[in-house]
Amino acid sequence: MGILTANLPTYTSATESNIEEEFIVITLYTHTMSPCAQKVRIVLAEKSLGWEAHSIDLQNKENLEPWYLALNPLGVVPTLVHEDRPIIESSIICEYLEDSFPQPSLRPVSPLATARMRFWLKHIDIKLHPSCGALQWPLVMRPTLLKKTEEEQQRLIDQIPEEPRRERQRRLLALGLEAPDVVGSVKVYRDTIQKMEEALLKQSWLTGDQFGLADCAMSPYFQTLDQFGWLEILNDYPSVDDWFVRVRSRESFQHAVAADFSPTLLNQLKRIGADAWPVIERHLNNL
Ligand SMILES: N[C@@H](CCC(=O)N[C@@H](CS)C(=O)NCC(=O)O)C(=O)O
Repeated sequence: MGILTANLPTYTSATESNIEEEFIVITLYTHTMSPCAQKVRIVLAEKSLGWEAHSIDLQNKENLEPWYLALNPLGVVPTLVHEDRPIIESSIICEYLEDSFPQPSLRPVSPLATARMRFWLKHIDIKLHPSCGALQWPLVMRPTLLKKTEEEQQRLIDQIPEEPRRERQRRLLALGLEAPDVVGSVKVYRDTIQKMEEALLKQSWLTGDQFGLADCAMSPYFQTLDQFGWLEILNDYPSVDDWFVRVRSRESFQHAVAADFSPTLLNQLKRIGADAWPVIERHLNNL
């Protein structure tokens, strides 16, 4: 069993105490370490919605099996199924939850702040998320794939429906953290943190003085840094550092994200992260 499959919970749901909407039928196809699934889990927790988790074995590419592709033709987690209807793409799922369960509201009130919120969501979807993948995938997914025969590895990669993701995974499988994608990904992280620092110098949360969808969507990408022991990236960004301390102390984050990381899993991730840190640090120093 791979190190990460050994420790993953197969079922997670809101605790009894914070389920207010007891009769809502929500299933989330998820994976402990997927930041875009984590963002949906945070929104579910902020809204005290009860849900059932279906954990997808990404290491062994269960996400590419026909039954899952029928739910999510892009072959990725998360997929939310609400009253038997699947909804895909994490930012769209978050806004769907906001529209379906408006209280407590996570969307800013003014059109301008809403536009800024959507800008953060878009930035995360198109830039930060793939960058996080280029750093995390070689460390947590690649080792399991490398244990398969070369033929099987290529057969699985060939099935990935979208070409950019497919070719990126091919590069990351072949080269790990030495893949050309990694340097650009470190830069996207650093630039994102700089932009966040500018915003957070003026206000408590990313889109104003209320915690909202942009904060829900952004915080998992800092869990990834944290789990690998890479938070020193924030040393020159005190407002972002403080923001993450505040995010992490929220019940939603503790329940929806942190609770899935056992001390054993965290120790393993910290060790992997420490081995990889020199590569990340070299790229940071060369920016
Ligand atoms: N744009 C998608 C991205 C989803 C995504 O990349 N999910 C990753 C996990 S974080 C995944 O399922 N990867 C499986 C694979 O690449 O084979 C979203 O926001 O939902």
